Amino acid sequence: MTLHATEPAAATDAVLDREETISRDELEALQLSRLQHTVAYAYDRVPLYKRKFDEAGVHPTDLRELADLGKFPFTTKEDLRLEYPFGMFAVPQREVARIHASSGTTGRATVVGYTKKDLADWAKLVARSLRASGVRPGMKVHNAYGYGLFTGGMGAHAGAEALGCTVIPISGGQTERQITLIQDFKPDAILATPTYLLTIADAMMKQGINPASTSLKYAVLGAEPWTEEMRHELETTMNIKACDIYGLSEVMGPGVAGEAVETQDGSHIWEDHFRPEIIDAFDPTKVLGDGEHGELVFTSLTKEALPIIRYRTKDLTRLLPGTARPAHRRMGRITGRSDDMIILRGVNLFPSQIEEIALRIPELSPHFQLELTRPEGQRMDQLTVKIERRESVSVEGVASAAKVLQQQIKIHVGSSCTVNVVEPGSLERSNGKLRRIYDMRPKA
Ligand code: DLL
Repeated sequence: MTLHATEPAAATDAVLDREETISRDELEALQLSRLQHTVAYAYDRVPLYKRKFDEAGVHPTDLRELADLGKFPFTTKEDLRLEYPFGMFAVPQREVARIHASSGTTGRATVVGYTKKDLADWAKLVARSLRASGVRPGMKVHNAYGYGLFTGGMGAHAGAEALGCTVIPISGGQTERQITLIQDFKPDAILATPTYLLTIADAMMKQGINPASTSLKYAVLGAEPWTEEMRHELETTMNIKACDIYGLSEVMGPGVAGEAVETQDGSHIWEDHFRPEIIDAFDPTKVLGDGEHGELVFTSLTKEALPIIRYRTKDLTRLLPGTARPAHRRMGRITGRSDDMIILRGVNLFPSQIEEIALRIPELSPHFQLELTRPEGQRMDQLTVKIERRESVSVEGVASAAKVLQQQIKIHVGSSCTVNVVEPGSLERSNGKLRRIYDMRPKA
């Protein structure tokens, strides 16, 4: 029966949360009272915070105004690892309603927990983010974020449900099946990593399906860095509006910040629940002003199971004034993570810079990877950009494109590199978070 399958989604106008519309002054007053509560709560309930505050010579009563937050010590992934698995939980285990964890590929997994109220707040903030990005109650939402310990799948799922959507919990992978379900169920919105959406679009084209012809109108993309050029690529090939969603498990999961579809100018940080700061990544004692580039730091304001004080995200960005939600500051695009930065002969380089440059060259596709090598007997590192040509471009047509890419990287990034244009479909496709860097240098 297809009776209701193509029924248009309800055109309900967005009703905003009260906190989305309050003034900056009101928001900062709310932040201060929540912050005072959170630091005292963390100090009283989590031994690590008590120890760190005592060592730094600060007490929760020292927090009299928002700027006082800078006196408190940072929390890092290392702290969570040392307290593995539950040492940073501020509530007894029976009050923990759910646990998520990072994959732990770079060390011990980091474990995070949520009370029932934390889960409700999380769902509310994901719902708020999705609504900002154009999703409305009654819409069908195809959720291709991975389900499981990763916060993406279940976090996005609960938010879409809380908004009043019909959720299709497909998870990541099984791309052929995703395409069948997109065609049969006719979802209005898709939630995925940007590179996985690219994989889906690419696979559609291979099957002779025009990705611009599906029912999809909105995409809410995050969990990895992406560029304006990638937005343009996805919006034009799929005929959709693509917005950003940001978050990290240690702070909550997806929905720490979300982008408004009417402005598409960066994600608004939901500052009624998180207090952001930007610090100098190399000299963390320096808290930087709005507009200045540095490392993003978050303090949770309402979390019960895992309050987090000044968590160093390693994400590099800057804070910008609110637009569509004036009281809530936006974050600029994340250029990369400080631990994902390639230092090539003294020059700093991020994969997103290569994405930006490559996508401006019409012959080249968005499918690329970066290989770092140190050839035998040489002391200099080598960067090779492997990038697929567009299907429509002949092999002969790509030689000059390779040269342009090489020159543009030299001009804009300052690095010399080799560019290898490879056949369409020859590089690994994303299933979620895509690995762009292959470091084959001998370990020191
Ligand atoms: O990736 C949470 C998430 C799921 C966000 C789905 C958005 C959508 P983690 O696995 O803990 O959590 O990874 C967090 O991913 O510190 C950033 O480096 C990166 N990241 C997340 N969102 C974005 C984004 C989830 N919109 C880490 N742009 C973060 C750039 C992002 N990077």
